[in-house]
Amino acid sequence: MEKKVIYSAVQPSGNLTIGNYLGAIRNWVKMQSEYDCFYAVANMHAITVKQEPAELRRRTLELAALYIACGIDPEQCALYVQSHVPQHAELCWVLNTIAYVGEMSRMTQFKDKSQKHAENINMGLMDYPVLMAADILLYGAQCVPVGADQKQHVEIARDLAIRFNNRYGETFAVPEPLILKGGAKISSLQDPTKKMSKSDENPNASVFLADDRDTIIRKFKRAVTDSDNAIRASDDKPGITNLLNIYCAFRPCTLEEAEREFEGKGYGDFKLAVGETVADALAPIQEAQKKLLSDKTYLAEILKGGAEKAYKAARRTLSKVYRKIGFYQGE
Ligand code: ATP
Ligand code: LTN
Repeated sequence: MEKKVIYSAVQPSGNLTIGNYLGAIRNWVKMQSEYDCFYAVANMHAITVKQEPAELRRRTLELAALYIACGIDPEQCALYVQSHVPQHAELCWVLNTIAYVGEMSRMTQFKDKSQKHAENINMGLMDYPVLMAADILLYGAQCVPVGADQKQHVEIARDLAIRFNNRYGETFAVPEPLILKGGAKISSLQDPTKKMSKSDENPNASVFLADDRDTIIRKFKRAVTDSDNAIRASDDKPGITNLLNIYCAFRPCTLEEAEREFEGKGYGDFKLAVGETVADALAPIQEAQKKLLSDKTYLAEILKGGAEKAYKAARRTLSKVYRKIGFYQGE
């Protein structure tokens, strides 16, 4: 039986947080042996907000190294840079003609980013979900492992697949988001009602995968919590609940086990334990990433191989799409 196809990506738009790790990359690792996986560095998405070119180039390689350091096996998966496969932009153009301006302007992320970057509300920012749909549909992915904030975008990819199939005949697989419990929505340490984000301007709000041990412990020590002192997960304790989620995801253990472990203990002890647990879990990833980045030739080879694998699959789909829509492709 053919393996199911999985597609996901992260933008090289900043330093990755533990939210990106728990919500996305960690789950990718778990799926790689069972599925046919395509994992990309979404540099085309990243330029929808202003990027410093030299930094974008550096971060692209750092992110690829991080995927491998987190456990992605480039032999098993196609690990590649989005812009190395031109079919992403080509399919995006076709999908643009069946995507409506109204539905794109209603996307939560578009509204948030338009507010945050009011001086640069460019066409690409609005087109972001269509390019994401092109990513997913090019490979016939049935399943897209992402954090909860990306659910709306995967739903747009579904809608566009169905719309295209209805208009031109069965062409695309209809993808489903895969949002695993536990790490799907890690909150900011400074405002637990907001998601932790790599572009938050308050550096204490996010724990970065590249943070050193002391920084990690300090950030957890300063995390905003409530005034009572019970360590249990509940809706009226978003700060503690978030810390418990992080603790359980890295330890790993269940919420009940963690609540039992810290029964009768104070917030100080608990926050220190969370910080130490996270720092312990990140240390080997940091070490592995550093080692990988010291051999740029090896990384370039991996990315070239990944792009070749992806290109083959993408070319097949695009040719089918061009046939369906009536683009002349020669005799
Ligand atoms: P930015 O702040 O630049 O918009 P981001 O931190 O939201 O970036 P993305 O590149 O948009 O990161 O997301 C990469 C992946 O990480 C997506 O699957 C997304 O759902 C997931 N993700 C991002 N933030 C979180 C979070 N706080 N909790 C869980 N998953 C997250
Ligand atoms: N927009 C995504 C990154 C991304 C993606 C994708 C995720 C680009 N293309 C395709 C899943 C499938 C984000 O997480 N911000």
